[in-house]
Amino acid sequence: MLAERIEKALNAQIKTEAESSQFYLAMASWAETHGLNGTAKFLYQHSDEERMHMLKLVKFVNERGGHAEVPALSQPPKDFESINNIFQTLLDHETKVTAEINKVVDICLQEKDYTTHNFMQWYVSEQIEEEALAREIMDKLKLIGADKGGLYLFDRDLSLIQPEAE
Ligand code: OFO
Repeated sequence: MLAERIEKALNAQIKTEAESSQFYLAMASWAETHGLNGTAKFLYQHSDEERMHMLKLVKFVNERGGHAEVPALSQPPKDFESINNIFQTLLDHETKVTAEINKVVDICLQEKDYTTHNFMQWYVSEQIEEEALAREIMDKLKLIGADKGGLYLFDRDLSLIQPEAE
C-alpha cells in the first residue's frame, strides 16, 4: 500500500509527465507548420515518450493499491520564437522535471518506501539522457547559427533519431 504522501507525489508527477507530453506536442505542431518536418517528427516522438512516462506512473500507482488521478492540464504555448527557442525551452523544462523527480525520490527515502524509490530510478536515468540530448541539440544549434544550409541538415538529422525503446 502506498503512503498518502507518496501517492500524492506520484500523482503530481503524473501531471508533470502529461504536461510535458502536451508541451512537446505544441512544439511539434509549431515546427510542422514552419517547414521543420524533421524537428516535428522528433518532437511528436518525444511527446509520445512523455505519455509513456505518464502511463508507467499511472500503472504503478494503481498496482500498489493507490489511485492514479487523470489531471486537468494547463494550456501549452501556441507560438515559439524560433527553433532555438524551442530547444532552449525544452532543456529548461527538462531541468525542472529533473528537480521534481529528485523531490519524489527524496520523499521515498523520507517515507522509507524502497519499492517506489527503486521504481523512480528509471526516471532518474531517463532525465540524465533527456537533459544530455537537449544540451547536445542546443550545442549544434549554436554551431549552426544563422546558416540556413546547416539548419536544413540539422532538421533532416533530427528526423533520423529513432524513438526510444522502453
Ligand atoms: Fe518524462 O522525461 Fe521529459 O519530462
